[in-house]
Amino acid sequence: LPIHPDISAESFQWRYCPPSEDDPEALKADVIRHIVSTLGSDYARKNHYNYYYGLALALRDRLVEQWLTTQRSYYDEETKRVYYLSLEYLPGKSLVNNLICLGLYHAAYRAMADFGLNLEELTEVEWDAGLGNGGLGRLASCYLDSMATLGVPGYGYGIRYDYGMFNQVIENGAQVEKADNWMRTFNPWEFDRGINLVEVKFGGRVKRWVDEKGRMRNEWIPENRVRAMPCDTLVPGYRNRRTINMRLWSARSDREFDLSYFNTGDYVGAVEEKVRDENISKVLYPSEDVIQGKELRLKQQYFFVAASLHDIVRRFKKKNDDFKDFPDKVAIQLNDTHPAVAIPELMRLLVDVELVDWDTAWSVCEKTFAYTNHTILPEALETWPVELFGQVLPRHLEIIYEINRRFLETVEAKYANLSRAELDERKQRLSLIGEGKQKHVRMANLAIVGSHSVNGVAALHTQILKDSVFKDFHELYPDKINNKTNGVTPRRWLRQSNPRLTGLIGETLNSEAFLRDLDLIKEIEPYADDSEFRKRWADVKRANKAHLRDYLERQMGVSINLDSVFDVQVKRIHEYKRQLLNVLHVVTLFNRIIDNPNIDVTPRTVLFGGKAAPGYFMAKRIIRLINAVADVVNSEPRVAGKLEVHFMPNYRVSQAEVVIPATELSEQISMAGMEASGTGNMKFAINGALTIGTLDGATIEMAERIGKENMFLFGNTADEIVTLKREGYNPWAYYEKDLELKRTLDMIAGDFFSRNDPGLFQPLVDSLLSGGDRYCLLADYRSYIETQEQVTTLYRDQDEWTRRSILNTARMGFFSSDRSIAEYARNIWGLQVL
Ligand code: HBZ
Ligand code: IMP
Repeated sequence: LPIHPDISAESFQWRYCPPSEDDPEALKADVIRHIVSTLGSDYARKNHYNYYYGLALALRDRLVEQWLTTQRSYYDEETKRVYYLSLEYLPGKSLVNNLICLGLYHAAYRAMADFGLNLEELTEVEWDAGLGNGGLGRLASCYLDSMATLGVPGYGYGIRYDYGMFNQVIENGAQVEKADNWMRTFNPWEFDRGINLVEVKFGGRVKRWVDEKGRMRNEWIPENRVRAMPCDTLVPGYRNRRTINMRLWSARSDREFDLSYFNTGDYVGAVEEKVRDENISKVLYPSEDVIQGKELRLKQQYFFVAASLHDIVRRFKKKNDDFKDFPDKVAIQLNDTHPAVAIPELMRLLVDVELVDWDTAWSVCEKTFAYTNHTILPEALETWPVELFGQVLPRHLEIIYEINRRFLETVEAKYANLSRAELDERKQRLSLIGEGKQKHVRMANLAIVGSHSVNGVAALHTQILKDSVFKDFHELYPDKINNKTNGVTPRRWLRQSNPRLTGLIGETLNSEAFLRDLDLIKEIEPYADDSEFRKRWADVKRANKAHLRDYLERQMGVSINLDSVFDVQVKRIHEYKRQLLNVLHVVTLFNRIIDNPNIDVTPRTVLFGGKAAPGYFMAKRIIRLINAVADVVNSEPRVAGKLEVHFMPNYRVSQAEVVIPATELSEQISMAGMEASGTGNMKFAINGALTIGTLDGATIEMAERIGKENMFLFGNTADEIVTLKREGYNPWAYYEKDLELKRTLDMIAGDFFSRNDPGLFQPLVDSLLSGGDRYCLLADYRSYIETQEQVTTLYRDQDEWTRRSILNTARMGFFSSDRSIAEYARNIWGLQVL
């Protein structure tokens, strides 16, 4: 039976856990041993710090043992390996996840209880590992979890930033960024491998000569060398004794060995340069778009790519000597274009170092690489000025030019029937080098040409790639672009974040198999008609709401109304995601309540959370508006008990784990066609929130499975937006004819929320009116407001709301990252196992 006999009916509501495989006594002994021998501390001091570290280290012992047996089996079977190259990962906290995956949650809970400690409180010692911006980084972590669980021989490669995503504090209503010094305390999950350093080169020139066999040789003579130290974090599968590795590289200077400095007596100069080298892995760039022309960013990309490829080739060579076999043993997935320099780097290794001929090397590259695109925002497509690129990576620039020369030859041949002018235009569009004021390398074009697979992350997004963003490439390579709809891991986003709901489902199905095969969750669907089950489902939601209320009380000193709808929008702050549209609804509701004090509204708590890129003016101003509206609304006695608004500071993985299970209404309101997929949308629905959303990204596929009647869909579709814009979209027309909308915008522009700071929100209103409203908020406003009225109406029928909530969860099986990874494995990586 999945429920351990000594978990009482009451406590399973609090944390479900299948029986453990290990006994608490063995764990306790290991914890004590680590507190003494590794930490050099006294176990008699029962502080959370000692016991968190002791427990974490005891788990790491078990993880490393599993990792060794897993890796040995991969070597012995000579399996094909999958390398996931990503500049970002967002694992969040690891303690509970690792306990769950090892089947040790229950044992650890009891072990800690024996020490007089509460496991839940120990988790507060751990810092989030926040080495990513948002969706793309968290997706990478979900995918590692799924690879480990499905037994895919995966390896994650990235950068171990000293400073991850900044911590957000709100001061006077505005975002202030604080350094995320997550390495300040010792990281118990990591193995630093200071003896396996890999050399990475930068700058310099290319030396050419003819060797004794008459071959033309190209040798990169770098100006500078930096070393990359591997830091390994083990990623366990769910209760399958398999563990894979996330290998993050940390930059270490080479200059201790650079005697020339010391000979000239420039000691301080030598140290300064050393510090400059180590800056490569110092900090994560905190922007989801436009990070262009920053030399350090290009160096970060090459640094981790070069170190990773070195490692990959080394591992390949242990059992192989013919590089023609490389694609049978190695698949490399590029998480967006950030690691696309891997393509010229592998060419360099093969052609310059291993002396493989160009055509063979190129064919190896194409078969090895696959590229995932995450955005259609034109300004977010990466480019690098040719001049900068050539200074940092002179040989790679030459290789890119040669790839391009050969590629454009094939384009010529393919379109021989076109007129010269048409052909030249097409070549200009396809070229890896963009012309214009300044020549630049187009990383997406490079990634497409060098890969056998290019995938979008939801059906609509992939269609847009084919029809517009990469239209020319799709014509050229009709089989290359394919879809892999994103997914999320049910271990973290159900089992770990929502133990109550997991417990209810597990008990009802008398199995925990849905955590490995989320399709099985559909078996709870019949219980939607069982009133007893509905009551328990509603009790779980209410308990989760109380948990969030307590959390927010601790974090920000507010006490939110448990009897209100919890209406939540948490994600990066970006104009296309339209947090501002949500604010327009809040202000509209506010006005309606003030106008009609007897109005019979359903009480609402509107919660926002998310970080703005530090240099993104509009996004930061939106945060100020949310806080300003919150101040007015929350201090207005006439709306008390009916409407409240809060901005939750510092949204991150561990906060999402508290917020999502407590949410009743999930806001997914991006302009249709803009959100590549979304993954938050999935996490909410799995946890029983109903969605108010546009037909965008994966929300469309959710609606196909959940049923439109069980969601609140509104607004223009992606096609309608295209038509609207083609026909000349005029936001003023909406403003003039919709009085409620006009009043709302006039209040914001008229300083109703900025009494002490006149004009503060004028730029926001300008962006919607004189600025042309790029994301069509005004076009969707009325439809959004009306749909919110339907939400209010349905919420009055709690039983029906709960029924739909159950149907949402039951029909979300498709959105497990296990399904996504199985599709990648079969269709892109060519793995037979699945
Ligand atoms: O990737 C997101 C998409 O916006 C979202 O729709 C999708 O669900 C998710 C996973 O596929 N994109 C990002 O998160 N992008 C970044 O974080 C990013 C980071 C650095 C950059 C560019 C983009 O230079
Ligand atoms: P790496 O993948 O080469 O970094 O090695 C990771 C781990 O896999 C090593 O620590 C070994 O435990 C195991 N391993 C490495 N090479 C072999 C091999 O040739 N046969 C079996 N196991 C190996």
